[in-house]
Amino acid sequence: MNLATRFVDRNVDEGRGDRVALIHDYRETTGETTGETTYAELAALVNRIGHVLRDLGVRKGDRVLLALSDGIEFVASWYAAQKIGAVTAEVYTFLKPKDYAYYLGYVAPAVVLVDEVTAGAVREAGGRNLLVVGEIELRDGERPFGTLVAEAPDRLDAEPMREDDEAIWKFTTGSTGSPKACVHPVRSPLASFENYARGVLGMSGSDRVLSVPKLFFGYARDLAALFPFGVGGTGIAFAARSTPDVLFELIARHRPTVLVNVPTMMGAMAAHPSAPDQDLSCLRLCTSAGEALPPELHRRWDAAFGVEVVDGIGSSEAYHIYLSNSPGSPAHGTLGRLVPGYSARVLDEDGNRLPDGEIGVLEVTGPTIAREYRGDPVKSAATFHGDTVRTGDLFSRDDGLFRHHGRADALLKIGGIFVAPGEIENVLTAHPEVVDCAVVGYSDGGLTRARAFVVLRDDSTTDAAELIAFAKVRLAGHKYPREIRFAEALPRTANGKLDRRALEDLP
Ligand code: 3SK
Repeated sequence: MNLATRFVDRNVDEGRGDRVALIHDYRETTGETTGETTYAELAALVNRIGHVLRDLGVRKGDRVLLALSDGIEFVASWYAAQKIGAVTAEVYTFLKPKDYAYYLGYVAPAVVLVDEVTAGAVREAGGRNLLVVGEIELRDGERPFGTLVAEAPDRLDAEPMREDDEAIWKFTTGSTGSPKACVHPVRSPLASFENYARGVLGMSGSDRVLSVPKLFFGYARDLAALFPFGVGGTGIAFAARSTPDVLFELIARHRPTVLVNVPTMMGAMAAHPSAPDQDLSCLRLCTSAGEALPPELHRRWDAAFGVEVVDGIGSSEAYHIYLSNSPGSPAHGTLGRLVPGYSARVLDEDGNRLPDGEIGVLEVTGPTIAREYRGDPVKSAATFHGDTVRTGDLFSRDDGLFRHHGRADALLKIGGIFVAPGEIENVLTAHPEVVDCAVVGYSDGGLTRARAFVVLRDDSTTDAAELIAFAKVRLAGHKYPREIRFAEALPRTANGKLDRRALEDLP
């Protein structure tokens, strides 16, 4: 049940060693990567790195923290840590030293992998036991990844793992509090691969998967560097920040079949001046998750590219996606149906089940629910109950189809009535000159009102009064926004999710 054995070695053992596992940026340090790494090469690299980690004292159950840019080193090191029974955790590469200090203290890693992008900030944060990828000068106590890996043997016995052994820490996004690690056993990725990647997406060995979010985000890592490996397919990992230009170029060059996307980038790609000239016909589907896809944005994507969107929702708590549309049978405006293996209930405030059509908090049961938030027993007890998680997301269900109504903690109470910001956001986003929008509450002489932050098209001529009027005729009287503020862009977390806390700092 070792994840490296299942997702990497098995391809070699079953005769797929020559297939390309990963397409990636070229880096000279390992001396072995040419921009494409086959399963046989990846298996050998994983073994070498596994030896290096063991020689540095990493043992079963120890944490290995990856602060690495996307690329072959990230992917191979992740599997190497898994192969020796360590627990992997990943962090974004553009954090400030104070953020790395938080993660270092929380994770207490046996080894931290850094590269030229992260080394400076991790050092400043007091990081120790650094294994350094790339050509940078080492400081006392730091180890050179490239040299050690090149000298290490390329055979390694996998640590025997059971399905319930701890394997993965997935961090919550921290958009409403400090990030917490959702602790997952080996079983979570195995079940998610079977139920979602194979069961819903129909992933096969001919898939080539490119992800918009970076691999530190579990949504991306599993879809681009785990699930395709489960069927002998190919992942694509590149270090550059995802922008429409970068993505269009990568799509043209590598012709992926699956694009792992988030709504904000779908909007940016569809609005890009070169969108009409792009050929995205290689894509059999584009997944959307991370946050709700506004119907208008979905329409703009369809009009621009005609690539089927498979909209779903997942979480670090549930490991991956548990509700999703299915390729070939999209239900627009909904998040589709339960992924096989999961059940769910819509509950009222007292925990009673609500009938179809009513809005309440979704509780999900399945084989991939995290055990706990490490170090937070109070929040863990409120969130996890065995294989069940209280999601904090508001849903209604109709005939097995789930409609999302936002986060319970983002609900506004206006005139004594609960209002989901998403409903107002969807109306404003339908205005032809609105590119992005977020709604929050504010106090107007003690009364809560809706305020919208709006990003307009560059050529827009609209103003606040017109937008308020546009919303007023489409929404109930208490719901339409009384105030509009314009922004160049909305604040987002590194995962592409709206950062509601940071909205408060906008002028
Ligand atoms: O949206 C999320 O937060 C998420 C997290 C982990 C895995 C998958 C998803 C969509």
